[in-house]
Amino acid sequence: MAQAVAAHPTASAFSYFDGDDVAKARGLFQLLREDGTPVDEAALAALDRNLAVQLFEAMVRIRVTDARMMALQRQGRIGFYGEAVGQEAAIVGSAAATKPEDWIVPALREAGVGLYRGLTLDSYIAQIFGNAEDPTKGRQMPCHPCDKDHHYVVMSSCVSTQIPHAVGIAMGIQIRGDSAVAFGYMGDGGTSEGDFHVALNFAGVRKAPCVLICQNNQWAISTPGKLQTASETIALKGLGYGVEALRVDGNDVLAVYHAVTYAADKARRGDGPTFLELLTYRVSAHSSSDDPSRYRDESVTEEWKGRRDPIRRFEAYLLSRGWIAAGDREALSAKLEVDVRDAIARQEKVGAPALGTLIDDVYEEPAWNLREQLAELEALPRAKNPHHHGQ
Ligand SMILES: Cc1ncc(C[n+]2csc(CCOP(=O)(O)OP(=O)(O)O)c2C)c(N)n1
Ligand SMILES: [Mg+2]
Repeated sequence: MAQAVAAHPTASAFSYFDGDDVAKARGLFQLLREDGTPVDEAALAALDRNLAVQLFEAMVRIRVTDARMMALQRQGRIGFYGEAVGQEAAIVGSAAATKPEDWIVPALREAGVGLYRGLTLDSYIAQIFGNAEDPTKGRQMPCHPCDKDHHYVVMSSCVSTQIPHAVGIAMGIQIRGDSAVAFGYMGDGGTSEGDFHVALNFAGVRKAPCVLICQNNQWAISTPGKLQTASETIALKGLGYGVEALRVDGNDVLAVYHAVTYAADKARRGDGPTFLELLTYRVSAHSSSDDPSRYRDESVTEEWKGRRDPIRRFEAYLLSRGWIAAGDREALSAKLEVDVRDAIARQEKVGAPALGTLIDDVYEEPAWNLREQLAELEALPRAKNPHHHGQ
């Protein structure tokens, strides 16, 4: 399992966490500038090299996997896909702050958290095909992966419902007296739903051991941030519920890792929840069914895709420390692409789940009417492409 070892930077940049509550929710915690230079070099002196390289690899893995899966969607080999391009630092930095016993309740774009925790590429891709090796038997839409062994809960598709799920799990952990932490993710759009407020309220009142993470990618399909909320920042919303709130540069993987680690440690000590706003940008379309050029200025996207790219920023930092060399990123991408292509080749050969699985898991013994319906279905001709979901 790709679990990170804790790094121990202790210097001044981290006094940010002792600061004023409003300042933390209004500011932007950053450890690396956009060009990859450290804001405070001493603060990163003790950064663990293995962890740093592991974070980099995990970010590149997401980028490569997304590109291959989108190509597959365009070729008609899978029905649907949602990328996380530009959000890799927020995903990987937060994943690295989790421990194996923790629970992850993702929203739309956190499959990379699952992969970081040990979800295999084969299982991820099986779940996108919805084939016989898919643990959910083809019943989920693509991009709703789960991984029971690594406590990665399948995404509930209704925006914001994930947040009360995470807080509820945290309250369960409290009752059992475990040391685990529940991580609940949401998008900026998710913070406008009623469930967000209910969940934050419970988290605050019960001091639930959870870390609630908003990936503010500034878009909710075609709704821009400025129409999403009149709040000055999303993080500020946490304060109304008595929940400590941190606003973090979500394209700075080290800032995300340290902020989420701070929050996770606090929850593990029994000192309650933290709400984090990770400021990033949805460089990709909302999903394979969306064309953002119809509703936004793509010259802004180009800025986030180029100068503000999180992988590029971290690559510059790693190069400056001599922890990677020029050309390493390209070699790594090529290697990871082989892994993805191999997993696709294996999983594409696996057929659809047996029709009989349609009536599994309802009753201990399938009822007569279900058996009758299955028999009718089995008598019908099968579709040519059993992988096609048609969304
Ligand atoms: C309750 C609900 N309303 C609407 C939708 C349709 N929908 C799916 S994703 C989405 C936007 C989500 O935006 P955000 O929370 O910012 O996450 P992002 O897609 O940016 O990661 C919407 C409106 C839904 N799934 N559930
Ligand atoms: Mg969003």
